[in-house]
Amino acid sequence: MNVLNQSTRRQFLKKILHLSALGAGSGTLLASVWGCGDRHFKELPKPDGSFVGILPFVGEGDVPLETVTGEGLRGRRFIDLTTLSSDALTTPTERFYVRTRYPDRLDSPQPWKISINGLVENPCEILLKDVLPNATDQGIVVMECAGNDRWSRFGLISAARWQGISLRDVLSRVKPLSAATTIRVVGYDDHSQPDPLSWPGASWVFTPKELHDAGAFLATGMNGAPLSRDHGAPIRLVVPGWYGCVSIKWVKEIVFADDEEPATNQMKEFAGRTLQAGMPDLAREYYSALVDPAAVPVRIEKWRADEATAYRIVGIAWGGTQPVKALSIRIGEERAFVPVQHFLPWPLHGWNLWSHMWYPTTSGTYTFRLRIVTSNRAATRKLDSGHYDRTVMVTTG
Ligand SMILES: Nc1nc2c(c(=O)[nH]1)N[C@H]1C(S)=C(S)[C@@H](COP(=O)(O)O)O[C@H]1N2
Ligand SMILES: [Mo]
Repeated sequence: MNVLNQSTRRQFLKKILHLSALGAGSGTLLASVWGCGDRHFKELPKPDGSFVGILPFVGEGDVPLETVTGEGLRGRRFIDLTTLSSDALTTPTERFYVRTRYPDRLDSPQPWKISINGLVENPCEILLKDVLPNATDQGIVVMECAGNDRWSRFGLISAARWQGISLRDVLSRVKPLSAATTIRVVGYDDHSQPDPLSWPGASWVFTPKELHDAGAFLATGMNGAPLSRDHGAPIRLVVPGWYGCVSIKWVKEIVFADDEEPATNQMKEFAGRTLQAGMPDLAREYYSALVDPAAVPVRIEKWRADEATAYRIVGIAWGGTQPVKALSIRIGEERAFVPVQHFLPWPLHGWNLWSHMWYPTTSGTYTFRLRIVTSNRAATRKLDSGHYDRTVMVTTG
């Protein structure tokens, strides 16, 4: 029998408390706010003992990880979140998740331009070559597909450092008419292979305020290199803090419209996953597709020290627009939530790792659920619905 011995347990706890006291970050010692830059653990505090292996999550999809599959609208790449570490929180471009691959009918000999039209005094065309020299660093932004779930092993989320030009700057070149209260951003989506599960014609309707508040930008670069084809080359929209489905790739047109603007197919397709009330017909009836604060375990590590076994739960947290006040975890449905032992607030639009030691004493199936309280008590709808629950089976002794 591998019953955890008390002194080992005390050792683990001592180590944890020691690290907290050093300011490595603890759920109860937080007084941090946004704006302190990309503050991350240099390294998550390591448990004592030796690493044994990773406990697999059960009850999840078997999508292939870290490999590009399918073409066009069906094209996917799922990232393997178990590999995340404190020093690798920015996703290399070739590993960044993909949802829809480069449209095969897109290759055009014409220089790329974006048409800005609709309810404006002076419709115009913006040439990519005029935008490129003005591209600046837009910071690290986490992107999450609204369809990121257990079936996809939560592999549809990544973080990159983007380069581009603020949408506000681009749009300042036109004079909108007074009736222009909405903006439709339209992407190229001409695939020779249709997907019965997805409607082509990616476009999303925003209000100018939504785009402004989010700091939306047209990205031309990712992690210091020009955008790759599957990620929207040569130019895509990025709306920080919103689900990925609004971040239109291969942008070709921006249309100013009025209050009666219909919802796009894309908005309707993603209505459920962006937490809309039903599937409204008018764009103005849609809520901002903001990502609520959320957290999910990414790997469960097994450690051994002095004949005893311990587990380290490592996870990520992201989303929301206000600083986090408390992050807690529930292990097994009958238990209470307890503060996560090690975490730092994640930067606005970024993500961060957290970790929590766990000493199960009985064999069984355990489900992890996180809970987040922010300073503005933001809703955490997907989190609280169990969307990000993950389950493992543990055998003790
Ligand atoms: N033109 C176009 N843009 C698109 C899509 C698309 O199908 N076509 N998919 C959207 C969705 S659902 C997501 S999650 C993101 C994914 O961006 P990525 O593939 O660069 O990760 O692109 C968005 N932009
Ligand atoms: Mo998505």
